[in-house]
Amino acid sequence: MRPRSNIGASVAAAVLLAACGGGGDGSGGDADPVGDGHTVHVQAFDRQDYDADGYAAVAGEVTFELSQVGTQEHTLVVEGMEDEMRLVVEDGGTDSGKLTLEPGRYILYCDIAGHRASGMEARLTVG
Ligand SMILES: [Cu+2]
Repeated sequence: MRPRSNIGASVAAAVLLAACGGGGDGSGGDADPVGDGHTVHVQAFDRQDYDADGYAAVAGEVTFELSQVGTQEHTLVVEGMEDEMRLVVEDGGTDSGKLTLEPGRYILYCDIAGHRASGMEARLTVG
């Protein structure tokens, strides 16, 4: 019995696997894009970390969704594109925005003082 309709759970599992495998030296090249590839979901934790070390998307218009797990204010920006999108969450909220990205590797981070150094930095691979 293999429920083929359970695609959502499979994608979630793939995301978790990708997140767990993020400690290497850029060896995640075969990771499937998160979700449908057009939306990058990021969770921000009070321990000053995101839910994954690496995310993936497909080139083109990418929607970023930042959600807060906890109470600390956090942001999400793409290095070099800080002026184009800056998501901010506080009080358990969410924020979203869009960027048009070409294939390549990007860095996501939280621009609140000290947070990036504490670990709020992640890779984004756009293929
Ligand atoms: Cu932060």
